[in-house]
Amino acid sequence: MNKQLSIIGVPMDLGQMRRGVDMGPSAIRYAGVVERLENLKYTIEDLGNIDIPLPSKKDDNKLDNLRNLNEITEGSHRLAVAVDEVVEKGNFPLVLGGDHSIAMGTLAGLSKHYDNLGVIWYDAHGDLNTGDSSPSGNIHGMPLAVSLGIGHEKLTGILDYEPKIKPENIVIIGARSLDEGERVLIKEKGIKVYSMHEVDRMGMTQVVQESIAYLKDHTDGVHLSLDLDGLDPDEAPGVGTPVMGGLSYRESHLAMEMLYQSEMITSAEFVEVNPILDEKNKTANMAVGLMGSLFGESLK
Ligand code: 4U7
Ligand code: MN
Ligand code: MN
Ligand code: MN
Repeated sequence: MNKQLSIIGVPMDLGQMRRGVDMGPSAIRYAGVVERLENLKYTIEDLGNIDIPLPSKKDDNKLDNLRNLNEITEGSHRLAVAVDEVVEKGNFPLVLGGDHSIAMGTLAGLSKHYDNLGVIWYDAHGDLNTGDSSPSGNIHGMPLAVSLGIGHEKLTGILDYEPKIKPENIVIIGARSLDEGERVLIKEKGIKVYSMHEVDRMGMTQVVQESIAYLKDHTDGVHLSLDLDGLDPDEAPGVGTPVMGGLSYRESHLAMEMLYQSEMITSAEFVEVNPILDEKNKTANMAVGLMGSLFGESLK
C-alpha cells in the first residue's frame, strides 16, 4: 500500500435533498481519521475541503430532471483537479464525502492516470440512473452511469474526456435497491453485481475473492467507492437513503481486510455520512473504522 496519503474533504450536499451530508468530512475528521491512519505509519497530508458552490434558489434548480446540475458540475470539476494533482505527485487520494455525486469528480481526476481503472462500488444502490431514468432527479443516484459516459454531457464531460471507466471494470457489492432503468443498464452493459442475495448465499469471503480475481487481471488500479448506506442502517444510521437488510459490521470489515491484503486498492472515497441523521457520530466512526481495516489495522 502507498504510505503517502492525501485527504480531500468534499462538503457536497447538492446531489440529494437532505441537509447535513455536507458536514460528513468534519464528522469523519472528528472521528479521528488522521490519528487512526498515522498510527498505522502512514504519512497524511490533509488538503482540507474543496469549495462547493451554493445552490441557486430558482425553480428547485432542476433542469432535465437533474437537480443542481451546474453547481454540481462546478464542484466536481474542482474535486477532479485536486484528485489529479494528488495522483500526479504519487500519493494515495482518500476522499471524504459529501454525497455520492462527488464520485464523478473523483473518477474524472483518477482515471486520466489509468488505462483500465477498476471500481468497487460498495453501496445499497447502483447509482446508475440518468435524468431520464431517475425517480428523484437527485444526481447522487447517477455517478456510476455518468462515469461510464452515460448522462448529461456537462457531467460526462468533466475534465474533457469520457468515458472515465469501462463497464467490465466495475464490481457493485451490497446492492438491494435498484431502479428499473438501472437494471436494464446492468444487463445491457454486463456489469458485475453482488447484490445482498449473492452476499447471503456465497458469503462475503467468496464475494471479495471473486471480485479481486475478476478485477486483478485486467485493471491497472482499483478505486474503492464506499457509500455508508451499503451497511445496514442499524449499524450506520447516519445516511440519507437508508435501505434495510444491508451489510453487517463484520462483513464490511472483512471486505476491507481482504482488499488490504490484495494490495490492489489505489484510491478510496467514503461518502454519504450525514451527522444530522446520525446517532452520536456512529456512522462517521464506522467510516473511520473501515478505513483502519482498509489500510491494514487488524492485520499489522
Ligand atoms: B446513493 C435512488 F430512487 N435510486 O436515484 C435515486 F431509490 O448515492 C436512490 O447510493 C439513489 O445514496 C441513492 O434517487 C444514491 C432512489
Ligand atoms: Mn451511492
Ligand atoms: Mn447508496
Ligand atoms: Mn445514500
